[in-house]
Order: sequence, then structure tokens, then C-alpha cells
Amino acid sequence: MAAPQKIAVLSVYDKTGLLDLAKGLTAHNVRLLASGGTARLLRDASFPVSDVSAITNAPEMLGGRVKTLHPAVHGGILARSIEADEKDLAAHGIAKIDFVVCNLYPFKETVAKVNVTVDEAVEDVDIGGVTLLRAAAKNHARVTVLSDPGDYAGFLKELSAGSDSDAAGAISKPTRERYALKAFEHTADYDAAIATFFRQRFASDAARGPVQHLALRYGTNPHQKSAAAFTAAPGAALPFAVLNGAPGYVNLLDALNAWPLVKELRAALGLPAAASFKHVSPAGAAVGVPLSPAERAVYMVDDVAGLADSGLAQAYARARGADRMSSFGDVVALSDPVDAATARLLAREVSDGVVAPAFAPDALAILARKKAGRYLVLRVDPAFEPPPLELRDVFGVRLSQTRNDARIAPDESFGTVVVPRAGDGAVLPASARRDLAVATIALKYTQSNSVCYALNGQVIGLGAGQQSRIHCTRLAGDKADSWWLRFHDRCLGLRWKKGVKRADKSNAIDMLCSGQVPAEPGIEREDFEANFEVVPETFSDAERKEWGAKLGEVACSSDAFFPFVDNVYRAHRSGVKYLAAPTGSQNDQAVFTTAEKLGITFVEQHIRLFHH
Ligand code: 93A
Repeated sequence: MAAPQKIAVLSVYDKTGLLDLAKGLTAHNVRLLASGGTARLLRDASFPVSDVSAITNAPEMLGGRVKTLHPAVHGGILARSIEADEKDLAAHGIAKIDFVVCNLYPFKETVAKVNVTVDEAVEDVDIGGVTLLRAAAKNHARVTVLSDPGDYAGFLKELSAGSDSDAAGAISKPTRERYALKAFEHTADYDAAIATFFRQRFASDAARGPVQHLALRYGTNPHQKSAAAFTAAPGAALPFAVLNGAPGYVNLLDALNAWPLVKELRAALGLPAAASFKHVSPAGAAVGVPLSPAERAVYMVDDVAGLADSGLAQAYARARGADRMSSFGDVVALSDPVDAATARLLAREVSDGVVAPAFAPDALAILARKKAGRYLVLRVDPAFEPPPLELRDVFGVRLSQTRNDARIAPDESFGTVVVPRAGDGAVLPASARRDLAVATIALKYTQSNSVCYALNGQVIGLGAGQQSRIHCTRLAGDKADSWWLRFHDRCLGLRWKKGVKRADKSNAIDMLCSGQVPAEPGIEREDFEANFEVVPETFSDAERKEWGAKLGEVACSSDAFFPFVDNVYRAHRSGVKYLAAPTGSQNDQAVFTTAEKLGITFVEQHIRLFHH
């Protein structure tokens, strides 16, 4: 008995290449069935084609909303070559369909139009086409599905070669599988576009319920026009609410890194925590260790009412005070409900925004007045746990990984003391474990490579985003040195001219402490001197050395191993007494020995913490 004539169902919005395909199919004696517009085009080109209604005995209806949705079509596609299915087909007079050619209504193009309405978008939500594609892809064991006109030529070539002995016909199994995958991807992409559109329309307004989509003014740069934040999990609300202002893309990158940092610091150390972020790395991070009078002066918080009673305000004073240059225009994360003292502190700094689990009404009122009412205030859901898998696109390639859920804890993460060797009394004091935890948790949210110095429960120097580890160690060490010099009597006693702004004071102090004041007269030096009632002497090398020698007990952590001993020497010059890093370098032994010689306690911190 001759094999039954093969059948193709064609229903395409994009009719590119359709006639060539029809020519090839007809040449192979394939019967063509097509939906309205597709059939018309084929008929006009004189191809033998039947309307789908020839097998459904039902006309297209509802203005085209129902064209191919019928058991005669889907039974014909989904039937397997098994007895039970054959029986069902025979009972209902349905013929098997071998090829499905379909592409979908142009939903993406429609919703890209300016001022598109929901009604217009709804009309381009394809139902029957998606069903054709999914059914055919599901039954790829027997059926070939073409969803991309770019595949027609290859398909016809294979059809002509007809070499496959597979019972499914001339198209080989690998080809059918590849086409099936493409069809699944086509419908997945299509559904994602539909969900994105309706998320914008139905779930971007707090008045309508949980917000799942937030339009952003632009992306990383103003010319990156189309920018938005939306939730990764279906139906989930964004884990934060915008209480004031409008976040930008970089603001959110900062806030979504800074928040978990303070949450983890809080959990690890049991103290209120703060982080001051810029360009997706911390400029400072700290827990609420009470401030000494000198610290209050250096951090410019002497006159803030209620500071001494607020652990959170003290944490922020430390986070903000560590590197006032880098913190200029920061996004701040606070671990605890924000009180008025902390809000007062935030209000007088140049800052872009804050994220915290709650705000006292008087604190929110203070913050809402900042930046002429544009200060960004985000209330984060403290219970929110992100999904374990992270996705991101880079240059059109999707990367996925499990989230870095490594837990850093002062009592667990720093137990492996390498030098001095056990028995030499090598026990880390609680303050060292606290400071190593602060440094290490900060690194977990710092662009790599990174090295962090910490003291008194706060970051005092952080080197981020350097390709060479020694450059991190130097950068962080130089910052720690500058930080320490700010406690020198000369800096504490600076006599400012009236009216010099806080930011200008910070710049001048930074020039003085980092040795940037030009030795020769000139306009740069004049600008520097214009800040002062009494111009301070610059620091000589001998003075720096003498003062530097008074800095000790510093903890230092690295996000990966130290490849050379130069890092240990450099850390030692900035008062480092405790050094934590993963091991695994060829030079591990030399690193340990050098640390031991310099009186540094080296702790193996077992988890590499790159962050990008
Ligand atoms: O409105 S639909 O979802 N209802 C259907 O039953 C149906 N079947 C196929 N749209 C349907 N299609 C789509 O029609 C196809 O996905 C294709 O994009 C388009 C082809 O229509 P025509 O052949 O009339 O040009």
C-alpha cells in the first residue's frame, strides 16, 4: 500500500519565503492546508492549497480569533504512531499532520508603537499560532515544525535528500529536535514580551496592588533609553517600595548591593549597620560601635543631635566618614529602621538616596525635603530572599549562576589561624574577628579585585576594581593612611575660613593627608590655601612615618589569595595586624612566613569572594 500523502499546515504572519517553501513541498507531493491569509497568498500564486476549514468543517470565526483551534488540527499534530492514537484518529476521521509552518502575530512590534492601547496589544496576542508551535514541537518525534523562514531552505534541502530511514519521514531526528527547540524558544520569547507589556500596564502602579515593574529614566548612561526594573520571579512584587524620589539604574545597582551587605553585617555582628555606596562598591561600611570624641570630629558629626543614642547613626557616621571623598553623592543602606538622628546626618551630606527596612515618620519627613524633594528613599522588605539562580545578559549572551550565598560569620570564618602557628598563643581577639567580618562582608559586595582594611567595626580603606591585587592592597592602604592622618592634631585643629562648605573641607583635608598639596606656589596651591584662616603646614615624610607607626591592630581581608609577598609588606606598613585571605597561591608559604616575620596573624578565610 502506498504511504498516505503527507500533510503540511501553514499559518504564518511573516510570509517571507512562503512561496518557495510551498513550491518545494508541492514538488514532494505534500498536501498544503493553510489559514485564511496564508491560503490566499498561496492560491493567488496558483499553488494547490486547501483552507484549514477543509479538515475542521468549521469556518474561521470571531474575526480571525479562531482559525486553527480545532481537534482536527491538533489531533492531527499531536497523534503519536501508536495503536491507541491511530484508533482515536480513525474514530474521528482525522488525518495525521507531518509538517507545521507557523510564525506569530507581531506582538513586540505592535507594543513598541507610541501610545499603543491595551486593546490593540490584546488583538496581537496569538493563541492558535502558539498552540500550533507548541503542539508540533511537543510531538517532534514525528512532526517537523518550522517557526523561522530562515530554516525553509535547509528544510527543503533535507526533504529532497530524503536520506533518513526514521519512520517520521525525510527530516532527520536531530533536525526535528533543533526546529522543536527553536519553536519552544519562539513561544517563550513571545510570552516573555507579553508578560513584560502587561506587567507595565497592570502592575506598575502601587494604587493597583504590588508593584512588579518600575520604569527608570534611563540606563547606566542617558543615551541608554529603555530602562526598567522588574521582578525575576513570576507574580512577585519588587522587594522595595519607592517612598520618595525616582531611582535611576545605577542607584538601584548600588541599593541592591548595599542592602544585602548591611543585612549580613547586622546578622553577623548583632549591631546596626550602614554602607555608603558609589559605583556599585562600598566607599564605607560599618557597624554601630560608639564613636570617640576624635572620631566625631574627624567624621564631622560633632553637632548632630541624638547621635550618641543611635547605634544606626553612629554606624552611618563611620561608613560615611571613612572616605568622605568617595562617599560624595552616595547611595546609603541602613540595616535598621531609620530614626531622626540618622536622617539628620543624611540630610546634610551630598547623597543620592537611602535604602532601609523602615523610616520613622519624622525621619521620612526630613529625608523627603532633601534635594528639593528628589532624594531617593527606598523601603526594602527585610524578609525578601532572592531566588538562588541569578541571570544576566552581557553582549547578547545570557549568563546564569547560583547566587553567592556564602555566609561570613566572626566566629566561624576566621578559625583557621595559619601563623603564628597553633600553640604560639594564636587566638584572635573578638575585635579582630569583628573587623575581619566587616572587611570580608564588605568585599563580598565590592567589585573585584578587592582588598579591605578595617578597624573599630568599620572599613578604613578599600581598594576596589583593580586588576592587580597589589594595586588593591596599595590603594586600600593609602586610603587607610589618609584616614589615619585625619586624626593627627594638625587636622583636628584646622582653622577654616568662614563659609567653607563641608565638601570643600573634605577635599582640602584629603589633599593635605594624601600629600597632594603642590610644593610650588601657583593657582592650585592658592586654591587650597583659600580654605583656611591659618594655612596648615603640609606633612613631611618623617611626620607621616612617625604618625603612621601609631596605627596598629588593623584587620585586612582580601577577596582572593595573595599571589606575592608584596601585599603583606604593604599591609604591614598601614598597621595591619590581622590578615585574612583564601589560600591556593604557589607563594602561600612565602606569604605565611612573611606575615609571621612581621608579627601579623594570618587567617585562612576559605571562600573566594569575587564580585562583578
Ligand atoms: O487569533 S489566533 O490566535 N487564532 C487562531 O486560531 C490562529 N491560528 C493561527 N491566530 C491564529 N493563527 C495565527 O494567524 C498564526 O500564528 C499566524 O501568525 C497568523 C496567520 O494568519 P493568516 O494565515 O490569516 O495570515
